[in-house]
Amino acid sequence: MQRTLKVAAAQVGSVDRNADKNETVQRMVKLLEEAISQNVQLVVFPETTFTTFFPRHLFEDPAELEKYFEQGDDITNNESVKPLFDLARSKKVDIYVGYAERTDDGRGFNTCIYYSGNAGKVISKYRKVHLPGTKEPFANPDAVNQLEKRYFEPGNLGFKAFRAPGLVVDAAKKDTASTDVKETLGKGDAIMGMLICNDRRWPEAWRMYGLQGVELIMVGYNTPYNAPDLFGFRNPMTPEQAEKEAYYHHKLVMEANSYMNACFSISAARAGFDDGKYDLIGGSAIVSPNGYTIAQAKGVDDELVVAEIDLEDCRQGKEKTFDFDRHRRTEHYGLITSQTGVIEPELL
Ligand code: CDT
Repeated sequence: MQRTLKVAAAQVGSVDRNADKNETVQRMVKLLEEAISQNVQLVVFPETTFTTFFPRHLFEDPAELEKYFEQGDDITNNESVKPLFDLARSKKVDIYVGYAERTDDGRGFNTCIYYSGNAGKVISKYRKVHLPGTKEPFANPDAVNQLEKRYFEPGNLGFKAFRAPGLVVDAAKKDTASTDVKETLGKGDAIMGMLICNDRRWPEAWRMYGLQGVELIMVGYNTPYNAPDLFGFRNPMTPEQAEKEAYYHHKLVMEANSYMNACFSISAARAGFDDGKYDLIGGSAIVSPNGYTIAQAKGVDDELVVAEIDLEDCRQGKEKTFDFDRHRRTEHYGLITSQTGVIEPELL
């Protein structure tokens, strides 16, 4: 049996600080149209796609900051971004898209939503849990900041896997009410999970989805590389070395965590040089449950990365090497949830 799905990462190149949001959305619409013309069923867009990656800047004027947020609990009818969701609904294509969320009660989150073109509505929302960077700008006036802890609260929705209606071709198999993985594996609509950027570096986040039988994890990201104040380094690196390392770590975490949770993953970059100088890696990719990158972006501009995947490929890992039910030993994992930071053993 096959459970095939045609999916894409829609990489979005540079978006400047003063970019017109309508124009950025038109670039996204163009990528979505290209995906539709190739019969893609699911398109993953990056983190905070509608604007520049604004947490690199310190905003003293709250009104200026607010321009980078989408207002309200459901953004799909907000004027500038509506064309994207209208197209997805009319062509019955699903999308993941990240944005800065200002809730109805004024809270800020780094959020992504899963909009089901088939259902014609948002069916899942995720708010970034692992916020990187600092609340206050770095002392070094030349540093590139990452003020996510200033502008956002840590996500409060947890890691909730979900099924996307109508995504998997073999819908006839959706004939079980069981939640036992042995009964449901390989049946029904795809089991999906969402993460945002820095979350992809944290195995706990992936495992939360792995434990819900996830078959496909989507990640949007903005990853700078020439940012020593952010990453730190023991030995100074050239920008070229820093770039290489940022790509390496991105690929490493996507491949390793996909393998260890026996799931596909799709990652989509906001890439390029915002304002001609703030670097962000590309590397948008689709990874198999065996940990192989099967499709990858070539550059740092707007680019669609497409692959046909078969969710049946998750079965081998889920039934053998990573059959959690048989092989996990939770009695030894207590520290993972009881302790946050490191406590070293005593010196002998
Ligand atoms: N946007 C985002 O989360 N970026 C971070 C930068 C590095 S934080 C050490 C990332 O994980 O790519």
